[in-house]
Amino acid sequence: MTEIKACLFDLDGVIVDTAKYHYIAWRDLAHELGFEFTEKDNERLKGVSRIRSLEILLEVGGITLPEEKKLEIAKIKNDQYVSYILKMTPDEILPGVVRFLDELRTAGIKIALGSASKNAPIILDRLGLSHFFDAIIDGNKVTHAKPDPEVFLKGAEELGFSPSECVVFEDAEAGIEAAINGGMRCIGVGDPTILGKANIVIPGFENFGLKELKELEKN
Ligand code: B16
Ligand code: MG
Repeated sequence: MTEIKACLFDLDGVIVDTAKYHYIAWRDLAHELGFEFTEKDNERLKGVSRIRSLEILLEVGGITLPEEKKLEIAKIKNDQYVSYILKMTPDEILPGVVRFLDELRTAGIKIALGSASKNAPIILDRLGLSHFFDAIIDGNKVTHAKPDPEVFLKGAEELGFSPSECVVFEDAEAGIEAAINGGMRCIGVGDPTILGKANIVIPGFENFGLKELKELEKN
């Protein structure tokens, strides 16, 4: 198959676990609104945009709100979330990620971010990872959420490669579908029972490097 020229990474769940901070902020908001929001409920928000996340949360609480009120409380949640991510340090980067990004750079493989998060640039900055990325496509640059392939197609375009030359790393089923819909190979990071549509699924980057990536070229 085609040589791999670029790797596109999702952020939350692949490079860092920001889901725990999203969860605390959404849970506090639910409490303000008078209901419980569990960690299990929070699973439904992974990879989903901020406003869609709020809609799911309100669905859980059985609450309907006018559009402007939704925007107002989404901002309250985001302000709290941002206060947490501003305190993040590079220790929170998931194991093996920096070594793998280094290997890619050395091999001349381009690197892009494809995340639903509008806060992605702040997070990369706090983690000291911005310099690795040749392109950053985040929630501010896309209009269609995953499983629409827009975020990854824009990443490939900005890097100057065709989808068949790219590999996507994703922890959410919608993200795997987005990669497939965009005509890209994809590697699931996490649970194989959820990410079964990916070309391969890995538990994380501890035992994954350039050599294992190159295996995909044989498929
Ligand atoms: P923000 P990813 C996603 O990041 C998160 O998984 C999801 O839970 C969050 O709602 C979304 O970003 C939007 O985040 O409120 O910061 O714009 O997995 O696409 O990197
Ligand atoms: Mg994710």
